[in-house]
Amino acid sequence: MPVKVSMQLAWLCVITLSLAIYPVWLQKPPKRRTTSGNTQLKLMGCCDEMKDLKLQIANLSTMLGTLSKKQEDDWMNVVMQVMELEGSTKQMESRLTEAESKYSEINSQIDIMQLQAAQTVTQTSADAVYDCSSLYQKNYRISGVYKLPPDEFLGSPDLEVYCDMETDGGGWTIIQRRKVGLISFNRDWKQYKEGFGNIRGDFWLGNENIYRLSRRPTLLRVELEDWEGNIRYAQYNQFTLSNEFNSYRLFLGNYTGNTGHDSLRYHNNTAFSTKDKDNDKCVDDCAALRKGGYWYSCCTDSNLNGVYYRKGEHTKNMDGITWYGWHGSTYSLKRVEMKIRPEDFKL
Ligand SMILES: *[C@@H]1O[C@H](CO)[C@@H](O)[C@H](O)[C@H]1NC(C)=O
Ligand SMILES: *[C@@H]1O[C@H](CO)[C@@H](O)[C@H](O)[C@H]1NC(C)=O
Ligand SMILES: *[C@@H]1O[C@H](CO)[C@@H](O)[C@H](O)[C@H]1NC(C)=O
Ligand SMILES: [Ca+2]
Repeated sequence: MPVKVSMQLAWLCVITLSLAIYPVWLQKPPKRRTTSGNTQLKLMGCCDEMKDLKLQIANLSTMLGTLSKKQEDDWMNVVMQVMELEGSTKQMESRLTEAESKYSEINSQIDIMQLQAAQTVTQTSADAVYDCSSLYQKNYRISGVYKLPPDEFLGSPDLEVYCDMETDGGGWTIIQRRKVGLISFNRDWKQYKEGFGNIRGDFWLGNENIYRLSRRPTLLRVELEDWEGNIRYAQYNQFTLSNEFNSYRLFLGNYTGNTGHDSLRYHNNTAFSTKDKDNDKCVDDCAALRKGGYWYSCCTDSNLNGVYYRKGEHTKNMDGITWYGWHGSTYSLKRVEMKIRPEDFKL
């Protein structure tokens, strides 16, 4: 230990000093010392050796002082580093726990995929698969990720979708989800056109895909969850998206649901806008103000592709994931899912 070394150094000094002084003591017996202090002072003053020693002692003690000061500083540094390490270890642990739960979630998803793959092999029906509702009719009853075959009519490639086979009879193709909150929805026209995100997490299926999937008379179901765990839904018939030439304009039929007032109707018959394409009905640039891609009017009665704010931050801004009819213009929701199903879907 450094402290021990300093002590040893100190003792070494004392011993060296005593040895150095010893001959002087011999020259001057205690008898004389008591009789004349003056003589002693004089002797000491004139002794060069003594001067040197004194200087050296002074030097040594200052060196010792700086040394122990330095040690103290080093020790404090070590303590601080240990404390920092402990802090980041805790952070790492919570991150690991988070990752672990994600991993197990993914694992169960993989099980479902494997099951579905096995089902595909045994399936021999000649009926075309358009969406999750056709998969449901072919007896796929597990919610999860499926692959839709290419659409030869539109010339579009195969498409990975997430099917909700449980809600209100199942057969829903999910076109939007917000629940993780890690990826940004403040994207450009091309990204909203093609889709982005993770099909098991947060994603936008893509305007082109939604357009393709809603050519038949279609239901739209919007599910909302707040930070207290309450769940509401809004459902519309005759949901349609126009093509890109018409800016993926939104059309909605009648509303049913329990979301307070219907906060999507305001966006009916409105073109899609993104940060790089202002198609809104406003002098302002709504996509820039609300930080998403949406059917912005002037600007919002809902903003389901807004910024994901977490609990504690979720009531402070106008650009969050809002549904004015339920929690107002500055309450950002915890979870949203938008899903579609043909109107003629038979339960
Ligand atoms: C103390 O020791 C250092 C290093 O040996 C030396 O540079 C310095 O001059 C010394 N000071 C005195 C007062 O002896
Ligand atoms: C909406 O509801 C009204 C009144 O019930 C009905 O007349 C109309 O046909 C409905 N529209 C759609 C698109 O279902
Ligand atoms: C939406 O807009 C279309 C076109 O203007 C209209 O026919 C339809 O009734 C509107 N839907 C609702 C729910 O207002
Ligand atoms: Ca504008």
